[in-house]
Amino acid sequence: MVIKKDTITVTSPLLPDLDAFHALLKEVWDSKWITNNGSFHKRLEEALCAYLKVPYISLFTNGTLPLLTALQALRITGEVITTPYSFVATTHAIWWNGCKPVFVDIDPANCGMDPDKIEAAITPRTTAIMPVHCYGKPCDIERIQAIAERYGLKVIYDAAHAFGVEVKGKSILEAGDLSTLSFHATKVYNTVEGGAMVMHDAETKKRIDYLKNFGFAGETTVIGPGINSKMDEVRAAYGLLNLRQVDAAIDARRQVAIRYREALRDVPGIRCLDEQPDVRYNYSYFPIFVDDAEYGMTRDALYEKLKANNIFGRRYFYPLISTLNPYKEYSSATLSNLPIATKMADQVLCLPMHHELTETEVESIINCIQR
Ligand code: T4K
Repeated sequence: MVIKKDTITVTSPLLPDLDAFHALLKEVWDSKWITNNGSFHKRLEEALCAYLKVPYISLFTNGTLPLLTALQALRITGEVITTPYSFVATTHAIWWNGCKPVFVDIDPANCGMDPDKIEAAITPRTTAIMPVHCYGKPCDIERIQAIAERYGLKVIYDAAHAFGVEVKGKSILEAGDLSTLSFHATKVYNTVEGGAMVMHDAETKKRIDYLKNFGFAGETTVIGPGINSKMDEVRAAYGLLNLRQVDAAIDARRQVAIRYREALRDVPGIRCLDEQPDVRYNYSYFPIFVDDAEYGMTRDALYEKLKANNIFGRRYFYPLISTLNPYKEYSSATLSNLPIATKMADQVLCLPMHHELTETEVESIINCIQR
């Protein structure tokens, strides 16, 4: 895939300086240790713990495998309550663990799971809740935790979008039993492909580190049916460099978000998500919601119009996961169970949002929406 000149894409990867990367690659080459918990892997885990303000982290090869591994590690069985308004990986991870996803509706304020809808979805087979901090907007972690404790359920947060997000100065990644991150090229912070799991204690980290390395706990001991999802030294070195520039990238995104918000505030039929004062956001996505009657144009017509002007937004997350072939027959997948998620999926358009957008590009996007 080649991106044509003058095209404005929904995102653009944060890339480390090539000379600095070469210098680190030289170290990797000299060491002849290129994967399996090498020195860059260790350094990146330490650096990420410090940056993200979390006690323990385990690197993965993408953001899907920590979801799969989290469910395995907590021995989740039966039914898992989740959101249909996410990337397919969230629900696929539940299915790959032989569990049944049970969809609940979302809160229109943050596009995360609506805590008011969780209890009605709990059955004797429910063992876990898997919410998503969609677009990096924090879920209502306190209410979700209270419900989990009342019913003895585990909570695994898909925090793929929530790199660096904090509430009242505390990392959102500390919520629940485990949280997972994606470091995919399209994310605020990337290691090309990559991901991580955040946990509360050293014992759990040890177990997860075994599980991501086939279950090996030494040369001849296997503690369980693990998988291979280790991050290699090349991507860990790349990740160390990107960590140095991620704050600047988040700040550049923040400026774009401020401008979008200010320019679109008075456009009838266009809604943005509100921000809370005590949250440090990462501006990973900028979704707008198009009310066609008020705006005078459907979301899809606006999406096509932007495309005709070389502006490539994306309809994350349309269609809803619950409408996709593998899941559409579930009793929780009905439109009547998911009215808010359905409406938001039908109205959403994520505008281009990345650290390299120029003022001219941002103004051309705004002009196209304002008409
Ligand atoms: N949970 C959630 C909530 C997630 O959103 C995701 C992933 C996961 C779990 C799983 O994490 P990973 O296993 O992926 O680490 C993208 C990403 O592939 C995916 O990581 C992401 N969520 C999802 C929301 O979006 P696509 O199919 O939209 O990406 P693609 O290839 O169409 O790229 C979008 C645009 O980004 C391109 O038009 C241009 C730009 N781009 C992309 C790439 C890959 C670049 O400029 N350079 C690039 O190298 O899925």
